[in-house]
Amino acid sequence: MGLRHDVPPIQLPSRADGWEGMSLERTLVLIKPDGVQRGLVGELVGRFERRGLHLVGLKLTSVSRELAERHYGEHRGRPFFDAVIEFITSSPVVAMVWEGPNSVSMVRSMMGPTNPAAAPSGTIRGDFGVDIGQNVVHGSDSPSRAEQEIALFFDLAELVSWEREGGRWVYP
Ligand code: RTP
Ligand code: MG
Repeated sequence: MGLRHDVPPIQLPSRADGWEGMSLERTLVLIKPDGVQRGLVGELVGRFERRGLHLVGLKLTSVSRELAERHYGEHRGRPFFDAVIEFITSSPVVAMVWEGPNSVSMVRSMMGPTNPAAAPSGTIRGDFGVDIGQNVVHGSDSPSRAEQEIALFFDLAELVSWEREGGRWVYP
């Protein structure tokens, strides 16, 4: 049996086909104080890079009380509010903006549920956390919240629009 030369080349889907039903989004991710203190920054950045998300903003920063209260404003009045504010202001965080199709929900699924004790292995919280108050990462929970949170943590000039070499092997 000879080699077959009549097999058509594989058709890579067009960008439009590949993203059907998806929206290009940006989401805010924080590596919380426990993640930074435990030396998990490289591991966590690597997970988002390897997934194929596109990095458009990144900085190490301290969270002021005012910023924390705005960021977690939806939880004001809840029993854990003060603890959350204390924790996020206790030590530096790494703030990042990741872009990609449906990146908001993609990052949330990579993070796992809020309580690490209930998080499956393979998720960030399931692999690195045990306590609901120290759950390693934050990710925006909707596209509209993502826009607000990105504006809280970044000036527009700090976000970088760029194309990754070889990016078509992730985003055809
Ligand atoms: P995050 O905002 O930090 O990404 O977490 P999340 O969406 O998964 O959870 P959310 O409901 O927004 O809660 C914000 C943070 O508050 C702490 N928390 N403690 N003790 C409790 O019942 C409780 N519930 C929430 C967690 O640290 C959570 O990340
Ligand atoms: Mg939340």
